[in-house]
Amino acid sequence: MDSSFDIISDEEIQDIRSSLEEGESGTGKSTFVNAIRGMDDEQEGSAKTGVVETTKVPSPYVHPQYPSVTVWDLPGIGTPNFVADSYLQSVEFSRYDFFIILSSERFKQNDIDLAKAIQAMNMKF
Ligand SMILES: Nc1nc2c(ncn2[C@@H]2O[C@H](COP(=O)(O)OP(=O)(O)OP(=O)(O)O)[C@@H](O)[C@H]2O)c(=O)[nH]1
Ligand SMILES: [Mg+2]
Repeated sequence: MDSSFDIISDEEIQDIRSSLEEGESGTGKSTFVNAIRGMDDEQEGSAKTGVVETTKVPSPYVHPQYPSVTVWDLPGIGTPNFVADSYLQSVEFSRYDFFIILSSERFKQNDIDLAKAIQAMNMKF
């Protein structure tokens, strides 16, 4: 039989499945990290972006023009490994100076809870 068509791999199926389970596709955090560093998403050294490519661990990106500025790309809140309740602990909040919360469509309960938790720690967002 001719099997020249693309067969979706088990790994790809798993990626799609877990992204659906997470309920929210990315809100553009990694895309924003790249934009703020003046980089294309495809460029070497840029943060990985994509519909199913989830940022799974907090990752530091030094700004090319301002080496003392590090932008951290964080996983989404409410993903399986980063549940809302313990999100700030999981991402080690104390190492950041301030937070930028990215939300697509509407500012949802997780976003509000996050903003309140940041405020409660006397940090800025
Ligand atoms: N229409 C539109 N799409 C965007 C925008 N920003 C990002 N995207 C797309 O949305 C998808 C997800 O973007 P990412 O930057 O990977 O999102 P993320 O928040 O880092 O996602 P996770 O790491 O999975 O939490 C990608 O396909 C982007 O190209 C935007 O402003 N508008
Ligand atoms: Mg990401």
